Amino acid sequence: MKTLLKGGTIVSSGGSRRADLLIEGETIAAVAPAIDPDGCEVVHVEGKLLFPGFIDAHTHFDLDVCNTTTADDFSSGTKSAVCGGTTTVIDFACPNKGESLQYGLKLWHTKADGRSSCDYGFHMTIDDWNETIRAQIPQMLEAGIPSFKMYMTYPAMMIGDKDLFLALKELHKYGAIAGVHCENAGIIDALIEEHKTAGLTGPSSHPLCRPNPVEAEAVAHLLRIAEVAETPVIIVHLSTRQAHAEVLTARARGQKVYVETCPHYLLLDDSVYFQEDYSAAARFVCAPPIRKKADAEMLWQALADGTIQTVSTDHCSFTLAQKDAGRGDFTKIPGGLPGVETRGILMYSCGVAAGKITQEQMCSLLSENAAKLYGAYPRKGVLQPGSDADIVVLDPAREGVISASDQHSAAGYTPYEGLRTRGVIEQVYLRGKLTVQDGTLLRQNRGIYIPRRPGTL
Ligand code: DUC
Ligand code: ZN
Repeated sequence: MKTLLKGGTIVSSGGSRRADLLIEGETIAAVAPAIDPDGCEVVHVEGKLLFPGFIDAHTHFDLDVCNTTTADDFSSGTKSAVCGGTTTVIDFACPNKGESLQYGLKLWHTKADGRSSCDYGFHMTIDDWNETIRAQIPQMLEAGIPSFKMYMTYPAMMIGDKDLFLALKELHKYGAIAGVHCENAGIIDALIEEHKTAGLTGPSSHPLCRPNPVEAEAVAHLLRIAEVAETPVIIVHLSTRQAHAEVLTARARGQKVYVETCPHYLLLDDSVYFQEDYSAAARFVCAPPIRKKADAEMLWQALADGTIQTVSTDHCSFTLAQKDAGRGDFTKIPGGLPGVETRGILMYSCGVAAGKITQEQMCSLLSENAAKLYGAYPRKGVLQPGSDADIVVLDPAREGVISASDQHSAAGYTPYEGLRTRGVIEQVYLRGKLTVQDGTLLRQNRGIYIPRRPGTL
C-alpha cells in the first residue's frame, strides 16, 4: 500500500515548498508538485508543515545516576519521544569505569532492543583511557558508533586532560568525534564545600555552585586541548554567553567546533531555583544549571545566526519522589530534566511562531544538522526520495497546552506545565507507518537500531 500526503509544505534547511509526498513501504518514493493518487491512500495535509522526523541526539534512558535510575527507560522514553515528533534518539551508552566499551554497547542494546518505539543509535561514553579501550574504538565504528562522549566533571565519569587529549587524537584517526560535557569540577567542588559549611543546603545553592565561568573555563580549556590535538569537538548542552564567546574565539583561530543547546536553556531562567517550595525548585536541578534571561536571549540569537548547530534535550528524567533524595543536601538531587516529548512543539511555538528562528532553521536544528553531524544523513534528516519516511505533520493554525497528564514520560511532571503553544503536532510517521495521531501512540516497539558512520556538517 502506498500513502500519499497531499498538498503539505515540505520543510528543509534550504527552503519550504508545497508538494505531495509519496510513501512506499518504509521510505519516501517521491516528492513532487502533483503526484497521481491512483492506488494510494490519500492523506490531506493542506496547510500543514511537513518536517523530517526530529532527531534527539542527547538522551539518557535507563541510566544509573546518583544511586538511582532514570525514570524513563527505552520503553517510556521512546514513546515520549515519538509522540513529540522525535523519530530517532541517540542515547549515551555508558559503561562504568573499568568496564569495556563492548560491554557498554551490549548492555545498551539489551536496554533498547525490542522495546523502543522510535529508531535509536548510541554514542559511546569514554570514562577511562587505557590500551583495551583504545583498541576497541575501531570496533565501535564497525558497530555503527562514530560519536563518543567525555565528561570534564562528575567523579564517576570524568576524564583528565591527558586522557582527554589522547582520546580526541585517537578518535580523529577514524573520523569519529566526541561531545564533551564542559564544567570545571574543581571550582564546583570548592563552592559546594563553601555552601555546605555555611549551611546553605537547598536547591538555590545548585546554580550558585556552577556559575557561568565554570562552563566557560571548561569550554576554553577543552578547546585548547582540541587545538593541540587538531581535532573537531562538540560542546554539548552549551548554556552561557561566556562559553559561546569561547567557541567563537576558537573558531576565529581556525578550529572546527560544533555546539548543541537544549530547550530548557532557551526557555527557562534561574528564578526556578529560588522558589520557597523544595519540590518546585528541585525538579529543575540539572547540569549545567538553568541560567539568566540574558543567556537565553544570546542562545536564541546564536540559533538564528547559525553559531549553534543543534538543539537536543539532555532528557534525563526523575520523578519528584526521586528528586526528594536531596532534601537537606542539594548535591544529592539527581540531576536532569524530562524534555524529549516537548522539544519539537516548543521550538516551533517559542522559536518559529515567535519570530526568533525560521521553520527552515528549525528543520536544521532539530533534524538535518544532527543527521549530518552524527552520520545518519540522508537516511534521516531530510524528506527526499530514498530517505526513511519519518515525517512530522505540524498544524501551525492550531493551539495546544503542555501538560504532564498528556505526556508519556514516567517523570510525572514537565518543566513547561501549562505553557500554551502555537502549533500542534498532528501526526508522526515512523518509517512509513502512521505512529502517532494527535498525541495518541498507535504503534509501539517498532523502533530499530540505526548504525551510523562518521558524519560531516
Ligand atoms: N546533566 C544532567 O543534568 N543530567 C545528566 C547528565 C548531564 O549532563
Ligand atoms: Zn547529558
